Parts: sequence; C-alpha cells; structure tokens
Amino acid sequence: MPDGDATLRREAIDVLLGNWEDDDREGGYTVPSRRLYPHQWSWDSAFTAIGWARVAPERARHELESLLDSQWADGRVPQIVFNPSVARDAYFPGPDFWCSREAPGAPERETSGLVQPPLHAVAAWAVHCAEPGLGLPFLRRVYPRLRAQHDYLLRERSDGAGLAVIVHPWESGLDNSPAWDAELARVPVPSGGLPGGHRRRDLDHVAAAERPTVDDYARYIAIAQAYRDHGYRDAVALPALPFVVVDPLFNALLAWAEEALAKIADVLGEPSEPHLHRAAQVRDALLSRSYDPAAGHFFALGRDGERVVEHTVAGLVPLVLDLPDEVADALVRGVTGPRFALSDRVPLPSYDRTSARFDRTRYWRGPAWVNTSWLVLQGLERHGRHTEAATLRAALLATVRRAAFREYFDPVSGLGRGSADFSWSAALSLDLLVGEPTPLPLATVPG
Ligand code: 9WN
Repeated sequence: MPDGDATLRREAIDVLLGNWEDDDREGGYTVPSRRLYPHQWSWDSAFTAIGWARVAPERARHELESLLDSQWADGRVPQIVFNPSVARDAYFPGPDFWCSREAPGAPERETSGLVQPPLHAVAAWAVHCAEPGLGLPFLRRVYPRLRAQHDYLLRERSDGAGLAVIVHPWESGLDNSPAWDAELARVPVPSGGLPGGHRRRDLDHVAAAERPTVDDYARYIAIAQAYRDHGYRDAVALPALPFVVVDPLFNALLAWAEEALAKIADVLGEPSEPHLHRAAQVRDALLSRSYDPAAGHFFALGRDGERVVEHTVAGLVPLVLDLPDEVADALVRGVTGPRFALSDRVPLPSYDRTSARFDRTRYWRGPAWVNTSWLVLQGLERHGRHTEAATLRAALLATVRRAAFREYFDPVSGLGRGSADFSWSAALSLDLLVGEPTPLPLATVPG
C-alpha cells in the first residue's frame, strides 16, 4: 500500500475509533458524528459495518447486532436507536418526541418509529466474507432478523404492486431531495415554528445554508408527529399520512439485500430460492414502474403512483441490480453525462447539475456524498464498467484526501460540508482502499 494510502487508512480508522460507542448489550456501535448525530443510525451502521469489516470484523458484527437488538416486534429496524447516556435533548427530534415506549412492540431501548434504506443484509454478507470461518454463528443470529426486516417492509409497507413505500423523507436517507418537493408542498407548514416549542439542534453544529430549510424542517416534524399519533401502526397510518412515496434507492437496496439473504441462506443450508424470487419481483416492479426508458433514469413514485421526474442520484442506484443491458447502459450514460458529470476529482452530485434548482451547498440538493457514490460504484462494477468505476473510486479517494472525512462535499469545488469526522465517509474509504471490489452479492437473479 503506498504511503499516502497507509496514512489515509490510519486517519479513517481514527475517525471510526473516535466515533465508537461501547455498549453493554452487543459490544458497541459507531455514531455517525459525535456532535451532530450522537446516537446509532440505521443505514449508517450498515455502511460503517462494511468499512469495519475491512479492518476489525468483530466491531462490524457488533455494529449490526447492536442495531438489530432494537428491532421492533413487527420487524422494523428503527432509523435511530437512542443512547440512554446522552442528554435527551442533544439531538432533535429525540426520544421524548418519538415516545417509542408507548407503541406496541417497541424494544426496550428508545428509538424513532421510522426506518431507513435496508442495506443491512448486504452489510451482513460483507461482514461474513471478511472472516468466513468465524462468521457462521453471526449469520445464524442475524438471518431471522434480517428476514423479519424485509417481511415487515413488503407486508406493512407494501404499495400493493410489489414495491415498499416510505412515509417520511428521513426514511429515504436523502432527506431534502428535490424529489420530495412536490409531495412535501402538500404538507402545510405549521404556524409558529416547530411544535411544542422545540428547537433544532442541527444548526448548533452546521451552517444553516448546508441544512434543510426552516419550512422543510417544520414539515418533517409535522409528518413524524402524524405517524407517531397513529401509534406507528402502518395499517391505520398509511391512508392518513400526508407523505407516502416509493423511492428507487430504497427499493433497489431491498432487492439487493434479498440477493444477500439468498447468499446467507445458502451458507446456512436454508432455502435461497424465495429470496431470489423476491429480489426479482422487486427489481421487475422497479423496472416496470419507476424506470422511464425515455429518460434512462429511475424516478420516485408519488402518492398516486405517478413518476416524479427529478434526476437525483437515488435513480442511479438500481445499477446495483442485475438489469437489462439497455437499462444499465442508459444509467451509465446518466453517470457520465452532464447531469452527474463523472470525473476523477469529485464524487457524483446528489442532484442533477443541469437543473435550475441544483444547489452546491444544501445537503441532498446537490452536494456529493460518499455513500451514494459508493453505491453507484458497486453498480458500475457489477455491470463490468470498470473504467467508470475506477474513475469514481479515484474521485472519492481524492476528495477525502483533500477535504478529509466530511459528511458531504461541494460537487464542483470539492470543498467539505456538513459535519467533520463523519463515520460512513471514513468507513467506505477503508473499503475503497482495499482496492478489490467488496464481496457483495452479485448473483444472477432469475428473469
Ligand atoms: C435524520 C445520520 C443521518 C443519515 C441521513 C442524513 C442525516 C438525519 C438528520 O443524517 O439525516 O435521519 O438529522 O438530518 O440525511 O441519511 O442517515 O448520518
């Protein structure tokens, strides 16, 4: 490993160690950022486990198991698991807002009632591959939980036509994506600021221009409150909630994670066919409903099932799946074309650079994030686009070398934005520094 890479690797490990939280239950986990996000976040832990697997697989196993320890009885894996030793108001909305203990089937630890993109089975497979001999008891413990996670999404969150819905922008992981603007516009902005006299804590740590606007935040709280007031019971909440959408990234990761479950089932001597079948069903539903052949892009679906024509990076993530050649080719053209402008200097923007609403600074409305580019990179590898994958890898490593492990980056200048010492930026860099593709599921799904 060249000297520069060894230094970067050491720095990434130091970030993860600094964000590590020892825990009396399953041994510990990594907070996304010490001050901005001082608890455990769901899809962050999946990305972080993929990085830990490269340097300390035992921590990777702890990371996933401590999260799954707070799975709800209905199978949902919560967006946030609150650390009881952290001040209750350190993050807003905190445990006093979510009131999870009042909800049926919630775990002992307080959590939020939402979910996040289901990357966890993919992470579990990567963790297993890091130490296959040691990994079997781990896989045996997590397999039923991961299956329950997917069952929940395809049962309680079904859109009735093969895809899973999300009920809050936070569930997409790309919170203030322009893809949500039209749906959010239907949510009236509560007068008098945040309900209950609450105060945002994010702005104590990050410049307001880099975070969601005041109106968007007020809407996020209003939607979360509506879900909470329905006791997080999907059967009664979904018809009444103001925000119910289908996200291509969320569903692509669900299909990919079903492929990972098939691999895990195989190793454990369980039937893998049902998982491959489900992966194919979700992929096919995405292809028939979310993919727009004229645009060559996957779009979100609004409440009435109509495509939301906004080119966000989420619409490139289905590249992680086995796709017809013409679809994969169109997505790669999207990656290299003017909207996402692949270069070896900065990773992919989160939103279309050619749009009038492209914003270089504000969170998911333009800035480049390590995790979404890493996902697209996995997809490029899967489809044999090694040259483009190498360019994206070079961009990711050049950016963290230049600007360190920031939460996101200006997609034009490469300057760091958001929180410093951000866990998934460090963890996925560790994965990239290994130089070989991550051992992720690349099984061929029956057509
Ligand atoms: C709300 C933790 C999380 C990520 C999300 C990212 C951001 C939270 C927030 O931080 O969201 O979940 O307060 O802004 O958008 O993807 O999981 O890193």
